[in-house]
Amino acid sequence: MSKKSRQFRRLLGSNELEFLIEAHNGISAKVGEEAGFKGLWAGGLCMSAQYGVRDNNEASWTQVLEMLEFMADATTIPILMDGDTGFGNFNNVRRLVRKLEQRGIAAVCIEDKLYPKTNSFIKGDRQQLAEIDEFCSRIKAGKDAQSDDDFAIITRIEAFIAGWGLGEAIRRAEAYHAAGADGILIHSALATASEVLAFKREWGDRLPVVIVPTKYYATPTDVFRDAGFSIVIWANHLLRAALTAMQDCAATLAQEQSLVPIENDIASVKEIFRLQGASELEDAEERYLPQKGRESRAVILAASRGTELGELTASKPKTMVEVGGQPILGHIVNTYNNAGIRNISVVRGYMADSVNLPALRYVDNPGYASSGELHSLARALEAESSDGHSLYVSFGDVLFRRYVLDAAAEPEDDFVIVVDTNWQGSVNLGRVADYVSCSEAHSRRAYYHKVYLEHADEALADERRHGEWIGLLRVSKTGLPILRQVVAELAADPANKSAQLYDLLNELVRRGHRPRVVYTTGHWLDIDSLDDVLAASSFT
Ligand code: SPV
Ligand code: MG
Repeated sequence: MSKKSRQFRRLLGSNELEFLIEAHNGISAKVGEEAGFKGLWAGGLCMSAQYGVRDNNEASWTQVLEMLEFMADATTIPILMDGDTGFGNFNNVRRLVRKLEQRGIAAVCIEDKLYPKTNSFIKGDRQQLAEIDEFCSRIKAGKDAQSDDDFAIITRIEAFIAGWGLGEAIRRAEAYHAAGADGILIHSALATASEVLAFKREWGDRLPVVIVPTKYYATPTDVFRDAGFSIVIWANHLLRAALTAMQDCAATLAQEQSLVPIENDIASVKEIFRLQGASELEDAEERYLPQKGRESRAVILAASRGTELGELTASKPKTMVEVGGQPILGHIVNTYNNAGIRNISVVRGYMADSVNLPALRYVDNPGYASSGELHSLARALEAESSDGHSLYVSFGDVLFRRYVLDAAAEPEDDFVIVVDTNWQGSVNLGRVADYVSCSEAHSRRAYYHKVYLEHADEALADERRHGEWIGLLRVSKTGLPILRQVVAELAADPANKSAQLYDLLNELVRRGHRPRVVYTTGHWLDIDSLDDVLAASSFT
């Protein structure tokens, strides 16, 4: 893509009739470019109108410049700025040109009137033209000020607007040409193109001629083409189109007090995001933000009903039972989110549709009733095949404190499990629990030693128990491909249909990938009974 000033030069010198569309802010500029226009007109009328002020230099030129910068940043096509009269004399024009170049504006158009200007369609015949010599000094100063040879200065002749004839228009064109202008914009407020056509016939091709057919809009474009004009500017049409749409929308909403009548007729929020380039930011975040949370994901296994909670799970699974004002799943998600982990998949089974908290990815396991936890995990891993991040796996009915996640994140091992030393408590409750036997019991000494899992089992003999696995497994970035493979292999064997996660842990041990054990005492809660639901309210 060549630089914008060069692109504009090409349009100006092209043998074809070229078109510029008006734009007045970043998003309208994008709309113009996406429609296929090769250049934009930043018209004073619309730039001032979008600020809600008159086209009388009420917006300062630096305010206009700020908007131009957004427009230039939002697009890859050249912008011709309507520089009005140049905002003063030769000195103001040269500063303007330098600033426009700095902001990536390809060209400026200045008109031969006096500051502050008035729009040409408001009492044009009363408008005072600049002295030719004085206006030429603005052109010369502007040309001398540009540092990019391709930057163009278009000079706009208001002789017809002010009620002077063709002779004056030509006289001015010749003087401006001699002063160094790169093109002429000949303006007319007539409903026919007669003035601009007469000018073009007389002027010939001495400099490219640009026109703004706002008033003589009914003239067929081929007439302009045949006459040999260089560029046609559609000078105010995006703003006018937007205005009608905004007025209609506002009137309907004021009257109907409902979004229903307009929703299908207006751009979606998604479309705004697209034009804003939201997806580019997401990609950039992937590249530039390797924060802890982004590197970690979580899978929550929440497929089972939890019959032990009776009526509470008649219409939703246990994970959606409310404790302390929100579903158990909500508490678990909050804990992950607070640790910076936002990419979370939930495996649903029983009453899947009722598991519907926002901002989660859902994976369904329709065969949940006849398969075990391992199959749910297999589905989650299949649904999301990307690696390059660590993964937490936990259950939809287990609450734990943020501290537990942090503790599991500390060791560098491929597999880390969190084990509660306070396992005797669960025996008293008569619960089924994942008991574990480890390389070393919890002790002060064990704090300095690395402790590994040796075996996990619901039916582990008392004397072999070192604790209860709380159901939290952390898999490192390098462990994840191993996990995938082991889970896929196990899940492929029909003998493992009802395999649980502790079977997976044992398989990891068997294959020499011993999970590292992090001991905790408390700080979690497995919700297995109505008593637990009550206890959870105080836990959260
Ligand atoms: C503009 O678009 O601001 C112009 C063209 O200068 S006109 O409004 O026709 O004067
Ligand atoms: Mg203007």
